[in-house]
Amino acid sequence: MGAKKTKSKQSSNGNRSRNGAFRSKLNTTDRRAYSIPDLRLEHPDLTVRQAIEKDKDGAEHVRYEVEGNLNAPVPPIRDSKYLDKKQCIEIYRYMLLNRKMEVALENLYKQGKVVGGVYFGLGQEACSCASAYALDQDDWFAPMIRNQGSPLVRGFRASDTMMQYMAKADSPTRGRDGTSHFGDIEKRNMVSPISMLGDLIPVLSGVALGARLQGRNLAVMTYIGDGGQSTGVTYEGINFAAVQNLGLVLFIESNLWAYSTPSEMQYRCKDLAERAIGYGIPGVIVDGTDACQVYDAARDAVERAHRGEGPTLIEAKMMRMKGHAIHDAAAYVPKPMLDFWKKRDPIARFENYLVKEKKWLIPKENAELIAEVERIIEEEREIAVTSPMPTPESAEGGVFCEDGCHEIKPKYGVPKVKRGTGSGPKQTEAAVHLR
Ligand SMILES: Cc1ncc(C[n+]2csc(CCOP(=O)(O)OP(=O)(O)O)c2C)c(N)n1
Ligand SMILES: [Mg+2]
Repeated sequence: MGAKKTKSKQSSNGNRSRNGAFRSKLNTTDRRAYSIPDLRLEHPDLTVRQAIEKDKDGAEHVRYEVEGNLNAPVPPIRDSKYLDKKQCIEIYRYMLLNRKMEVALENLYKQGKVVGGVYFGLGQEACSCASAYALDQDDWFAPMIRNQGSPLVRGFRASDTMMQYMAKADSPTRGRDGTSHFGDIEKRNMVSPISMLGDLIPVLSGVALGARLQGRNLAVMTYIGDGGQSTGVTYEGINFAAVQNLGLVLFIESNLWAYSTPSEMQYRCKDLAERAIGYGIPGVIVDGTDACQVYDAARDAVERAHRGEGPTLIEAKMMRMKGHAIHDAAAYVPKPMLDFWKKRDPIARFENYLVKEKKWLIPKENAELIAEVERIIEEEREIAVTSPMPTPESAEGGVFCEDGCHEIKPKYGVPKVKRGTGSGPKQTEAAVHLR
């Protein structure tokens, strides 16, 4: 005779709250109701499909095809909650500087003056410039290779990046790097890009932790691609920031390609911002080609960081409009997809908004602004080209730390670290408390 089942017995598969207690019955407050705000005014429905085709010799080749409404009308720019006329024009100017600097770099490469390759952020200028523009002066940031506009916003000159690519003696790394691996921890609070995808995230979380130990809640902004976000270190870095309530502002640059891999083959969730739910932090989706949306989401995240409320994940949807780098012709990208996104050029859209919709710039002022940016880029190019190459004997310097060259002092105050109880040597692994 079997024992009589009691009705109140818990099922073995859950209903356990975080502190281990079982819930007796599900009530409405237990239901999960997560949502991801989406600031976009358009939701492109394009899908990339892999097709296999055979050549005349019977060999198979992969080809990508795009499906969806390729003729959808271009959406308007969303009015910013925060930006005024002057600020919008300033961001537009930075975006122009970003674009024209990259055109100059492409020409320098073709003239044989660049030492290695060149990377471009074509189509992503709104994301780079409007995000960095949302930071306060004391905040920190770390660009990735496509964010060549962010350092311009933070006070680097176009000639710095140009000299860096040409490995010139006056470049920020004095000729020791051929791309954009430079930073400035003194004045501009910029951590150098790291090539290992995702590694900037824990580094920036660490910057926020360091600042908090010195009594400051800072925003620390960095970027990761839709491909790079698959790395384990991305998870570790965001999770650390989440549990420590650190002011990480992470942009996922959803530009639809990772090298030649389309995003359909990179992840299965609908939107990468959904991953914020798993980390227990806010996530938001923006149109990465709309500077106002990028700025507003970044500013909200920066303010949360300053209030000590922890990290935010912002997914910026856009398209990488060139190959991975100058050596990559991106022949794998279906042309109709490029045509679709060409109509959503962030600079052309912002120009149209400022000149035609808002009438904040009359066409003559716009033409003068463009001419001024072109003149600056030409001057910067000249500075970069005439800068000398490093002397051979300088190669042995600046490799290892030399006396006093890297004195790292607390920037904001004396670190406040609570010691565990008990004097003498550390007695438990929990002897240092980070909160
Ligand atoms: C950990 C790691 N794996 C692989 C690479 C090589 N790699 C450099 S860029 C890149 C593709 C990145 O794609 P995505 O993150 O989408 O950035 P995007 O180029 O689109 O801006 C890869 C695989 C790397 N740098 N680091
Ligand atoms: Mg990508």
